[in-house]
Amino acid sequence: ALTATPDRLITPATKDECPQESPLLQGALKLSFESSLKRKDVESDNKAVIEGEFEPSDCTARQSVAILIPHRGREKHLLYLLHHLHPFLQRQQLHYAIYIIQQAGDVTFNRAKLLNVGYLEALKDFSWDCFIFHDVDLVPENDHNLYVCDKQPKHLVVGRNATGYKLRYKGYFGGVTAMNKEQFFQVNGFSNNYWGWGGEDDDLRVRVELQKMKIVRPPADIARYTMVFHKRDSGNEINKDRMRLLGRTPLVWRKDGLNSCTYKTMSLERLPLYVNVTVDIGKPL
Ligand code: UD2
Ligand code: MN
Repeated sequence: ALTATPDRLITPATKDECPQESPLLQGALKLSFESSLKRKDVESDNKAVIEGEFEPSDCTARQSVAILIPHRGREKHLLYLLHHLHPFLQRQQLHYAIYIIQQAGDVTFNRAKLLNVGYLEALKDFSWDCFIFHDVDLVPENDHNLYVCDKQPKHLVVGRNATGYKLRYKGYFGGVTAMNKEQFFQVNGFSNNYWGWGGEDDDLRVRVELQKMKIVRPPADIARYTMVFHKRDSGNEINKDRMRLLGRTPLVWRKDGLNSCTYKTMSLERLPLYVNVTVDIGKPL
């Protein structure tokens, strides 16, 4: 017979929950940044990823996680990140999807508002448990740095190559952070009003602290990243207003955030390696 399948090969209707610690983890990783890397190579290395989404085949993932990456004009960094992050997340046995939130046009960049858009758009696809807010240029160096959410907001970047792998300052909450759906909703997301470089990560920390939540971090020897070298982008000049804005956060957070995030989706493409959301987020007031 050509089609008879032995019973034991038929996928069971229910899968067990994946183990507390994935048996696939490798620890500290050897990262490579080959300038010859091509998108096609990353696609063929990740055939189990469908439209940016993956689910373990032999167990039920403990969390469903949306990775949100704000982006404009950093194609090479994006490719390096996808090359490392897809296998990294698969080894963690997560159900996940990667969303790239592209700011349309050339007005000043607004990382925080793009991440609000990512949260709102991703929730239209699936009721994700957990959201990872992720710079495009930060590559995790150790796969024990778990991309899951905890009972408290989590900061995943204790250290990175350029700063001697030390926390930059007390309360630092930039680069890569993890908050679950309820935590992020409770703080009303990020502020929409930080245009240009800086302050938006501190603003989120203030929101978290106002809710009496406490930021947690993985151990320093695990929460390590390599930041691909770059200069400040044009269109992302330092935000001179950031200190003033930060002082007002306790007064305005309730009305500046997810509940006031207006934008226009220009396109939503389901590419092999990620969902690409291109969005017009307006301009500074
Ligand atoms: C730091 C923080 C970052 C953010 C920023 C201030 C770390 C490791 N990261 O990053 O989380 O708080 O300061 O805003 O501390 N981007 C583009 N195109 C642009 C500009 C920015 O894609 O033209 C995105 C991209 O994902 C990038 C991120 O925004 O990684 C942050 O910008 P950056 O990398 O230029 O700033 P950096 O490294 O000082
Ligand atoms: Mn950077």
